Amino acid sequence: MSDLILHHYPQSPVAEKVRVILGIKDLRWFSVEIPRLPPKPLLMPLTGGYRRTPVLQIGADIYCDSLCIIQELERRFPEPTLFPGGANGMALGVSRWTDGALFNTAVAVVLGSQVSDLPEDFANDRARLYFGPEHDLQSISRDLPHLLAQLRGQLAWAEQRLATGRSFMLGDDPGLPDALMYYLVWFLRGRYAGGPALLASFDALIAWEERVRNLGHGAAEYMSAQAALAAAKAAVTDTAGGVETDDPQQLAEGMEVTVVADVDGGDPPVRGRLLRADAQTVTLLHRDEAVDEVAIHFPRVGYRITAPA
Ligand SMILES: N[C@@H](CCC(=O)N[C@@H](CS)C(=O)NCC(=O)O)C(=O)O
Repeated sequence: MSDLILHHYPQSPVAEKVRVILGIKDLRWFSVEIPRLPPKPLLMPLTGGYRRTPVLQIGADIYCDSLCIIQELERRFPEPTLFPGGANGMALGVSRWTDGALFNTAVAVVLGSQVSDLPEDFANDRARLYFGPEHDLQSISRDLPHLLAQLRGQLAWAEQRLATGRSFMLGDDPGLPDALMYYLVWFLRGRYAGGPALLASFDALIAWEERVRNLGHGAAEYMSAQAALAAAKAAVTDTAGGVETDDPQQLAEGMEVTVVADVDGGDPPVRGRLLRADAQTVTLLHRDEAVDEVAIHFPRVGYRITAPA
């Protein structure tokens, strides 16, 4: 099997979620550090324009979005499972809350609490990404007391879960819900000045936070972005083509399609030839002279597939 290559940067909370999963599964992986802001010229040939962080590369297979990355890691490395006790689909559903309402509130608090201190290009980029075209960081900043109330109420749910005495969210062993909650606690503690005070009243959460931190990130080794491009060029996808017969959009292998996140964050659509689609994943073939042909995978949930007329 080809090496795991994670394209990410240290400060990315969503990448931290994936790094924790690499730790839970105790995997070896290569680390390519990408820029925090576009342009990302050494990433674009792999992703066809997808600019978010993180991205997982396995040879010529490129997995965009942590939902897709998590499902692929579980498929390729089923032991130890991310679903101890059999919480499979449910824990993925929980990710729609943590990555949705909870993440959005955490980002609003982190950015809204430091509007005047953020570099302008970073603030503009992230505000457009997370709060849409009509974003207004100043009004988010004024709304901080309300946002903190929202955050505290939701963090208390995690505290309630852990206060029953279990080591991890699902019991004695760590699993997906731990990574889903940990990355937000990590983000709030590290990037929001009021984070430590906000978290201080949650005793069980703080003890659990240390247990998850101690799981580590697996074994990471440096790789240059150029080496990652070369690895993609030297490989061919190991993804079989095909579309499930009952596809609701009547997709067909070989169609030219675009795929884009189904929220208005200003993300550019990725264009390619459809290789495979099922209920969970859509895969496009994309050509770029830096890598020849790569297979780019996206989650089906949360992404819109369009066949240009
Ligand atoms: N739905 C995506 C969200 C990823 C995301 O928004 N990541 C942030 C970093 S934590 C990002 O891409 N920021 C802009 C960038 O890195 O260019 C996922 O789960 O992977």
